[in-house]
Amino acid sequence: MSGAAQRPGRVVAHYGRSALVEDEAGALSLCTWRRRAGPVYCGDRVRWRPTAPGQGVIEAVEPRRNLLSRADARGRLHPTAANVDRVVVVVAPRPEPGGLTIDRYLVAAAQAGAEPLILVNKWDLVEAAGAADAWAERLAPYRRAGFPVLTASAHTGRGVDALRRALAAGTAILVGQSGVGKSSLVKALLPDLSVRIGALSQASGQGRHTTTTTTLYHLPEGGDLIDSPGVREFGLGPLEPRAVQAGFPEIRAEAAGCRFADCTHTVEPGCAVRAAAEAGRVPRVRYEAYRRLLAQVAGRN
Ligand SMILES: Nc1nc2c(ncn2[C@@H]2O[C@H](COP(=O)(O)OP(=O)(O)OP(=O)(O)O)[C@@H](O)[C@H]2O)c(=O)[nH]1
Ligand SMILES: [Mg+2]
Ligand SMILES: [Zn+2]
Repeated sequence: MSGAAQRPGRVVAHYGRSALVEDEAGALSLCTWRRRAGPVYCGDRVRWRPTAPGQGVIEAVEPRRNLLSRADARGRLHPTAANVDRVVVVVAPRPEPGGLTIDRYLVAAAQAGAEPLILVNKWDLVEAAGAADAWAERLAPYRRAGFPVLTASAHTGRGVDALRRALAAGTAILVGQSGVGKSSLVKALLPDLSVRIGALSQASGQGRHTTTTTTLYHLPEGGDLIDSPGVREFGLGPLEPRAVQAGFPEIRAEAAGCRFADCTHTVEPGCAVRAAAEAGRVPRVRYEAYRRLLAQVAGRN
């Protein structure tokens, strides 16, 4: 196949030293990449050249719209996926989300310039525990701030149609703690998931396909969906206060009244955000989340 023409494709799965590239006809090839082209991430749009049937080499990565990354406990960044339009923050009653989990992901989505969506999965368990009111209360500040919130159950199918509609255009990624049900939601959305997984496994030569690999799926009614391996605790990298504020639209809305243009809304005199939090116009939980996140990422700058 030497002399085969360079062609466009998209990285749909990443295995460390190789990646599966899908061409415009939907065919999969297991590719390595030229040193000058790398690194390569799931969701990347690339130019590649076939080298043998089902194999190829990535020669260039197209400029990325964004790169969604997480930081580990030491603050090192680990990119997860590229070119995402929407970040679906999946939480569930089990495992119970940490106090700042949702807020952190919303900051990361804002950083990437992606549309956020909060999804509470395992709603069947919420209802069985009689916890619907408690969850509604917990979600109210996010709804009030304008974030879309959906409730779903991958097991009963509740909310799956609404999720499918929300994902019908562009590329979305499911993020969230391990065990919240991201892969189960993919299964609920994709009737022929096993066919796709079979094709991926065969093309990659990997016997099984677990969520140790970030993988892009095509939804039958439109939209692409990336399933990523969950992490125990999602971390933000070093961020300026302004970048943290980007995940708090209700705080940004009050900031126009602050005395100082670069107010961090913590200790400054004449801070309109602090006043709004005291008056209850900015929910106290969100203001506290903002201050705690600010303190956490400040230690990394
Ligand atoms: N009761 C209930 N259980 C669910 C639901 N969705 C998923 N589960 C269960 O939750 C467990 C974890 O589901 P997964 O889909 O593997 O979770 P995940 O988020 O993909 O986990 P990682 O791949 O480790 O990040 C499984 O035992 C699922 O059967 C749901 O809607 N209701
Ligand atoms: Mg999974
Ligand atoms: Zn302020």
